[in-house]
Amino acid sequence: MQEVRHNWKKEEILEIYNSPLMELLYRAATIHRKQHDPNVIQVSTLLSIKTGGCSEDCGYCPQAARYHTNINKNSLMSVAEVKELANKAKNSGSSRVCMGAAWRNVKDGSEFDRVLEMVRTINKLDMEVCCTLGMVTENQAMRLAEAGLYAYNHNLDSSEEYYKKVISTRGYQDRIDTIKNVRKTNITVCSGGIIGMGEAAKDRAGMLVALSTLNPQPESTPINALVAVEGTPLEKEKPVAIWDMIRMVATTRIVLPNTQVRLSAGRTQMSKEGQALCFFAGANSIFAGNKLLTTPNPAVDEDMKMFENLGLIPQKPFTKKEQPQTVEAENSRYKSLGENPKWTRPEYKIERNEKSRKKRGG
Ligand code: SAM
Ligand code: DTB
Ligand code: SF4
Repeated sequence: MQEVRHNWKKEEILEIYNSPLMELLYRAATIHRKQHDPNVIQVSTLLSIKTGGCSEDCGYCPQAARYHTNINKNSLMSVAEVKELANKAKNSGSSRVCMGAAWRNVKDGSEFDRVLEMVRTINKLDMEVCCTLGMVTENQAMRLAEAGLYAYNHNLDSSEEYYKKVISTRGYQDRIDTIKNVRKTNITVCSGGIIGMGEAAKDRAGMLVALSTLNPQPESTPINALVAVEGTPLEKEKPVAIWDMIRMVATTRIVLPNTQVRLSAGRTQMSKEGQALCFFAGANSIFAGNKLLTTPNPAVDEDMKMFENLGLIPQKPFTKKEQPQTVEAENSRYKSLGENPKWTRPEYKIERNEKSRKKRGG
């Protein structure tokens, strides 16, 4: 078994990240092959169940209400709509549905009850269910687990230092606390971040230190390349170089040897050859479907053709962990507590976020 370390130092990770590319690829691919089947890729489909109108100021996000982006806002979908879309995803080869909501945090009440019903419904389709709903309390995590949730996605997004330059409406510790709440259940943790937001390599290494320190480490880590959306504070960021993406994936594979490394947002800007190198470097999961949450993604057919070319096979659901049991609402052991948790609202302001908010009279 590959040793899993929780005491990585930023300098050590930076040295790996900056090592000669062929050495880096060889090292990462060697670890990858020991721990995973290099020809198997886990495929998830994203469903934006509640789009836009979010109270947060995440500088990368087109769904923040305060920026002037061109997205189609939507209130929470119905369970029937979600069931239909999940069935479609299953038929196109996806083993997991990841439902995203543009919320700061989950609030107890009828909307959360509806999300729990969506989780039960997808679990009964024999698919892995993932949610990304913002911050959650321990009780909310328990209720999600009981409904049959397989994974919860909650990204650290960058180093603690750079996070403060991108988001002012919550602190890094809030994110870590949510991950800890999820860890108290049998739900697996999916946590990663974004590169290409103007951060330095040391911030990328800093994020990997934070992820590797989590014990156990996340079962899945998305590496997103920023999709620079017009109207957001990061709209002018240049697309991240494919070499940076390959280095980041390879370094993630070395630092998080057992984790599913997800080649996430930004694939429309990457060549198939570039993506192939990411898979060689240890990426073993993607988001499939013509759309991510609000931005484009390669067409499913195109991805399946790429898989065929590379000899890659989509992973079957519940290969890594058995299917969670669904407990029906009426049999639940956990009641809605109507909590009002004290997630932090730091005092600082981020100038470029303020500028984007004020543009066009916002
Ligand atoms: N509101 C919840 C939250 O923030 O945790 C869940 C949805 S949020 C859209 C999920 C993740 O999407 C973010 O943490 C971020 O990593 C990623 N994301 C959002 N906008 C992005 C963009 N423009 N480019 C790349 N990744 C992005
Ligand atoms: C993650 O790390 N990436 C996905 C998923 N988790 C929820 C989201 C990417 C969003 C890209 C921007 C958009 O489409 O709105
Ligand atoms: Fe809201 Fe999540 Fe977007 Fe931040 S990343 S603005 S919390 S939807």
